[in-house]
Amino acid sequence: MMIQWYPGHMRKARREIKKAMSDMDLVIEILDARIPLSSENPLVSALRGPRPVIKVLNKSDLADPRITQRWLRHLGGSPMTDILAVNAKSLPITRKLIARCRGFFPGRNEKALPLRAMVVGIPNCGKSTLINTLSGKAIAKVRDEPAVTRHQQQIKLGNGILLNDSPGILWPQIENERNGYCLAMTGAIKNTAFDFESVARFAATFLLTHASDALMARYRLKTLPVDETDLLETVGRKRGCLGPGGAVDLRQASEVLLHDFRSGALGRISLEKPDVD
Ligand SMILES: Nc1nc2c(ncn2[C@@H]2O[C@H](COP(=O)(O)OP(=O)(O)O)[C@@H](O)[C@H]2O)c(=O)[nH]1
Ligand SMILES: [Mg+2]
Repeated sequence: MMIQWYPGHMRKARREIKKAMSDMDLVIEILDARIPLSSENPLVSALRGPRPVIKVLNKSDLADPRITQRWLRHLGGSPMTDILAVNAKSLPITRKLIARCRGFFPGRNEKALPLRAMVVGIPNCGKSTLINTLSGKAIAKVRDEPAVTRHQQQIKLGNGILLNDSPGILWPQIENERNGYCLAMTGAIKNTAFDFESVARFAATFLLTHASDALMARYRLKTLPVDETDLLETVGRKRGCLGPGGAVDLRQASEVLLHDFRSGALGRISLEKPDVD
């Protein structure tokens, strides 16, 4: 099943980002540390043009720290690209980002000429959270749901930095089936825009292979379920997700599993690793 989600407001947001980009000095591109490949929007490099970019691996508190370190080494940096892993809710960590922004413009008089950065990324990756942490106020609307920010908003940090919050955008066609599943599993795609049970099956298969200890601990299992259906049924029975006649309601069981992954209740799990370091 191919997962696609490109509603009209994203098309509009893309046009607005393009328009506002002409006033920007640099781009802060937020990726999801659990899926650095799937969360990289191919439209961003065209939108940013020649401006420097800081690629931020956000939600690193939910990703496997060893794999995040491998990503940092793998992606590296170049004269126009910097890379940093953060947790958007932590002020000391996000402050490093501002220092990195300044690193691209040494000697600039920011009082006279503030640094202007556009924060871009896929839906729900933490753009508004990052801006709120840095500003110390709940200026930008945050919710654990994609497509909460519908319009651009400029936030003055008061130290010569201006940040533009932007609506999350995906792209018209997600070519690779696995990328679509990863985006849905991590919460970048609206839950009603895909078949929930299929994504939970994808999640179950991944977790059985790569996070079996976490599954055994979380659901107090004595033996590992044999396949994804067995895992969903086991989780459903353990959590009382029962339908008429006592059969497991797989939709409810799917919600439990995806919620436990997304919230970090299953531990720090990365879905993508670099091929080579
Ligand atoms: N664990 C964790 N959650 C985060 C982080 N950044 C954002 N979130 C959560 O992710 C959800 C989406 O955040 P939001 O800032 O609205 O994302 P946006 O759509 O990119 O603006 C919210 O529930 C945030 O609390 C992070 O670094 N770690
Ligand atoms: Mg937002």
